[in-house]
Amino acid sequence: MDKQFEHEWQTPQADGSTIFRTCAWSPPGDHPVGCGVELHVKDGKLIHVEGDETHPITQGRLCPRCLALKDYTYDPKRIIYPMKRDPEKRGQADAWEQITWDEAFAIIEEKVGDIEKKYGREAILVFGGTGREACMFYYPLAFSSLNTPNLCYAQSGWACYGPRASVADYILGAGYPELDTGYFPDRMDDPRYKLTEVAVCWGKMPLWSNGDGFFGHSLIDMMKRGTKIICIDPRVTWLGSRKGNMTLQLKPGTDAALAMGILNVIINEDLYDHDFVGNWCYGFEELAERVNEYPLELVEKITWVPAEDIRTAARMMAKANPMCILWGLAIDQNKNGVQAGHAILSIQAITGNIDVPGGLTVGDPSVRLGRWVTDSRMYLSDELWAKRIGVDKWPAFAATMASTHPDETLETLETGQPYEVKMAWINSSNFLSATCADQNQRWYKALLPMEYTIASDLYMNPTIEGLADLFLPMSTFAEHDGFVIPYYMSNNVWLGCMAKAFSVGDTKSDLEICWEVGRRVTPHSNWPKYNNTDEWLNEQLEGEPLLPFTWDEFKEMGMYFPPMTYKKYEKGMLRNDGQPGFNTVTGKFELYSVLYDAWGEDPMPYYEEPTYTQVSKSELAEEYPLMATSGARVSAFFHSEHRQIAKLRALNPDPLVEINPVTAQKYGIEDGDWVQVYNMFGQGNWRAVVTPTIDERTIHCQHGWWFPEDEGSAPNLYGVFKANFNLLVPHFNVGNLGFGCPAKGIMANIRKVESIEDRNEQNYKQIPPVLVDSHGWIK
Ligand SMILES: Nc1nc2c(c(=O)[nH]1)N[C@H]1C(S)=C(S)[C@@H](COP(=O)(O)OP(=O)(O)OC[C@H]3O[C@@H](n4cnc5c(=O)[nH]c(N)nc54)[C@H](O)[C@@H]3O)O[C@H]1N2
Ligand SMILES: Nc1nc2c(c(=O)[nH]1)N[C@H]1C(S)=C(S)[C@@H](COP(=O)(O)OP(=O)(O)OC[C@H]3O[C@@H](n4cnc5c(=O)[nH]c(N)nc54)[C@H](O)[C@@H]3O)O[C@H]1N2
Ligand code: SF4
Ligand SMILES: [Mo]
Repeated sequence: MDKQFEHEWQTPQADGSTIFRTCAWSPPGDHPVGCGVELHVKDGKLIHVEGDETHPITQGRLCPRCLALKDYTYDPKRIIYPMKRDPEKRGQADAWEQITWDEAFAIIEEKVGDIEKKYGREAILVFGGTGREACMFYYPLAFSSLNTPNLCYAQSGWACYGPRASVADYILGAGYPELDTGYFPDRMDDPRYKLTEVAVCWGKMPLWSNGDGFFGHSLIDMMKRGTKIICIDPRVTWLGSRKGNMTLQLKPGTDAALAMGILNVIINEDLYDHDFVGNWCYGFEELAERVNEYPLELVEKITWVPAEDIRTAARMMAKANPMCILWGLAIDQNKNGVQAGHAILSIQAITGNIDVPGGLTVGDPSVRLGRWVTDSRMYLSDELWAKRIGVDKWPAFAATMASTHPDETLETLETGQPYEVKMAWINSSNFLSATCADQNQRWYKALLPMEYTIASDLYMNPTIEGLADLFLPMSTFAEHDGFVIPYYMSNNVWLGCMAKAFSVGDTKSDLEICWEVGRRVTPHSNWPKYNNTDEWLNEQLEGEPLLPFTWDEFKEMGMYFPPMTYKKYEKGMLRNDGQPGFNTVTGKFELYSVLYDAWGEDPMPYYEEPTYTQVSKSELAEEYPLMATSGARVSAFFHSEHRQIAKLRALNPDPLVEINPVTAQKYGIEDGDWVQVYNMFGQGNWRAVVTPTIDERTIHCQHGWWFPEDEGSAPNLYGVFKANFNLLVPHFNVGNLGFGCPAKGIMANIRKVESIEDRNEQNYKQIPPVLVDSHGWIK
């Protein structure tokens, strides 16, 4: 196989060091972007990190987190040997003792055997966080290595990527679609590519997030070539404030209404693509009727976006050729998010911008490196699979997600129904901080009674300190072999190679742990058949006709763009039967969803006011007059990670809340003051950033905070409950199909306080626990 790029894997230097070329993924945390990195290694030690200028997408550009890899790797707080602690001493930071891997694996064998005998394997619950490399291995860890059906991504309503990927599956019949930035070796210079005229960042800010496999750098490259950008965001961001770009500054959580308003303009001004609609869409008449329920005056009232701006943006989007919407996390973090996603994809479809050059492209389904994730399920018996927690109540969720239902999982832990969970494995999630859980204190209490809890991570964190008994230390992406798989295999537009450059202490990768645990505790799984993990890596490439190389060849190649074909729906490349069309029930793009109908959901997109706003809870409007959103990504941190790395922390030393100057003045708050943000569910303190880039009625809080420098032992747990936005977010505020949570839009209030420690006793007493019923209201 010829290399597409000229960069040697290893380049020896005159001073005795070697430059290793690799593609970054995780750990430390990152979505599957695979930026090109050069690691300078001398005497087995990382001495310097540079961007790889020959990488066709990142071209030498790196964020501070990769540049700080040396600090991250060698920080004395990093844990590089296995440790155990007596379960009686959970929460005691000084009770850990170092052990060997042999001892650690022997403990795992003993505990799993014991749990199996007493309760069955379903009593083991594996936790996994966001789409790091670990997310390609926590399914096999649960299903084939531990042989339990229970894998939990704990964010309420699976409110990240799950909803978007599911909507795409239901109505487009394809994996998660994304903006085309030229998936060829010569990228945007390839004659088959066409530059996107208008790109819409809808609840997505890729410059900081590089979300889910999309490179923020590509947007900058496109802007330099002339692409205009519309941002749909309650905050004016760097992108939205550039000359020629535009921002629609909406009320948090009202995205579906805005999308319906835009559809209204496009349909009623006859700006849609008649050819695509006529040949490839199902349900246009019904949609045309539905959008009339959303006149722009009403949409303005709901969304706070002036009607004229909606009209201007809609016309720009419809007339641009090509146009593409980048749909982000804000779509998911909303119980109305499935409908927002449906409406957004419908805009993309009726303007004829699906799978065209520079539009919203879907990957070729035959390029499926990563099949091991779904294949791992075959080692579970049907009897065990049927015990997956909570999915029987949520058929739409069960159709696309292989995990437990997160909110049902918490209920199961608390009630012991339909059965008791006795053992947990915390992999790549620090859910006691404001990350993968809402109502974190409930999760904490619910998991304290576990008979045994294992964690695999690189650093101690509040969740592991509070809950775990065994710590398995992990290697960084620079210290192990693996593939970078964008969009978690649903849309493999390119592949990156992670090749080990050096090692530190005695650590292992997620793959190595899956392999060793599987061989020991689940002999009927695939794991015993491999003598080492290289054999496994090779097997993944064998039999993939569009990936004709071995693992060793891939290490030399570095990265690879599989063949890219546009308009696959015309060529019979999307459907299992090889016929033209989309892989949906009707064979068309479903503006009207036949599946929603079958599940008892409205088949057309619609707007529903979020449960906790001044409109839907008007009786509380005075008490909580502001809309709080949260979690917009920053370049210094990946969720709760990196707080202990001094160079990164210096970029953002404290948890921050953004407040408009008018609002700040009203509350007597100045830039840099400590501010308490509170609502009926909880409270926390953040430091004020007074900025006109946020609307007067909205505030924005950072997420993921804890303080590695604080006391680690319980109950403090590194101060994890001091500035924790998810204490303000209820449990089980999901939409009709089981998805979404209000982390990006919930009513709240603020007051100035003296320090991060200040609490309002009366308010604080409400937590824990505040119990919420399945409609999201306090019991
Ligand atoms: N550096 C860094 N990168 C990351 C992560 C990280 O923690 N740090 N996390 C990764 C993960 S797991 C994810 S899911 C992605 C997410 O990455 P993105 O999809 O880019 O999402 P966010 O950065 O959370 O938010 C994007 C924008 O949505 C806006 N927003 C807030 N509320 C609303 C709303 O109601 N409607 C609309 N339209 N916009 C709203 C915010 O102001 C923000 O500017 O990032 C990934 N990348
Ligand atoms: N308020 C609010 N809350 C949010 C969000 C928001 O926007 N607002 N965003 C939400 C979203 S979208 C997400 S996805 C979640 C993310 O939530 P989580 O995925 O739980 O994020 P982290 O807290 O960073 O936890 C990751 C842990 O895994 C470890 N780790 C990193 N890489 C690896 C690896 O490859 N293998 C293993 N074994 N461990 C690894 C890290 O050291 C860290 O301790 O947070 C959610 N929480
Ligand atoms: S997005 Fe930033 S931190 Fe992540 S791999 Fe690329 S350079 Fe590294
Ligand atoms: Mo996420």
